[in-house]
Amino acid sequence: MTAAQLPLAARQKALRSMLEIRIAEDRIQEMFMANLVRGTAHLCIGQEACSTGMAAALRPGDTVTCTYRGHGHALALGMGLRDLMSEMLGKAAGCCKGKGGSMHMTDASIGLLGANAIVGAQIPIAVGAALTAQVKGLPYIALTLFGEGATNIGAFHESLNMAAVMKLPVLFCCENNVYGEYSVWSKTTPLQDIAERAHSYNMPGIIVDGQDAEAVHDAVAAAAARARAGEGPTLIEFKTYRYKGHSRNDTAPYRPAGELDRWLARDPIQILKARMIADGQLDEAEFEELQHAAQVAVADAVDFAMAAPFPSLDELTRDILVD
Ligand SMILES: Cc1ncc(C[n+]2csc(CCOP(=O)(O)OP(=O)(O)O)c2C)c(N)n1
Ligand SMILES: [Mg+2]
Repeated sequence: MTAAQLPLAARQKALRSMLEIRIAEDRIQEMFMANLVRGTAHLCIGQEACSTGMAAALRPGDTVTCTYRGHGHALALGMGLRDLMSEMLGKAAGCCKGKGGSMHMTDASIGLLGANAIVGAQIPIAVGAALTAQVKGLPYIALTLFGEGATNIGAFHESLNMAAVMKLPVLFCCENNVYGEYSVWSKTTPLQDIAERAHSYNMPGIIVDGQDAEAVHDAVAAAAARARAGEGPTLIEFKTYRYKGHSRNDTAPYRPAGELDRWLARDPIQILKARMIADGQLDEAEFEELQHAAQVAVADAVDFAMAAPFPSLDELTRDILVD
């Protein structure tokens, strides 16, 4: 199925968003290798269309939960680069006051209820958010993102079951990036398509080209409309790929030769760029300007974060429980 074309302003926004994510992730990798990022970092380079397309289809009031590979989701939903980079470096100006770090990019004010380091933990949280909307009669949906590996976790199955039985307004979005840590999905999962798992729970299971921001947008918008109409949840599988390793300095030596190149040939930024050029909406010079603007914004955020103070010691015992 060919994706419906987004209006020009939405296409421009999507291209800017994907460039911002790509360039921010490249800088995060550099900072990690320079030992400036404590803990670990999981990059979503190659998967930008999933973040951007998903965010473009949501409305204010909708909520999202995601994984440790969540920098792109946060930026696409509207987190400021300074908030993100400060959190990355553990600074007090970060979105979680420097106490969450790379794996916990969270900001309820943009609908991002939480990024989770425990595989699958974010899925039932979205079911809870959807139940809240249903009980309160609010027109909001909840959307949760997870990897294909997470669909082998019990919480995934319990969540789909409960959401289906209660017809909850929740979208289960699987970013199938081929690998769960260092294992190719086929060694851990006895299915060709994760979307098939929807049938056990009597909900639609949809396969989408995760490299095409417009296709992602279409699928999420259609499932969101269904959920808002009281017709219940959908499982959407984005076929995508992470260009980098799982985390830290994993160079992904377990990948077969040629696989990365095949995916690079379907790069999400290049796909939208080429489509806009073909439609007379963009030229190379304008693309370079957009790229430059994103580089400047990312550099500004890194400078800001580097200069920002760490949280004070008395912050250690704050934000642990709600008063
Ligand atoms: C409950 C749990 N088990 C194991 C881990 C270790 N772990 C972290 S990421 C990961 C792989 C998850 O793969 P997938 O769901 O495909 O997501 P991806 O990292 O590819 O985005 C594992 C096993 C964990 N964090 N939590
Ligand atoms: Mg995976």
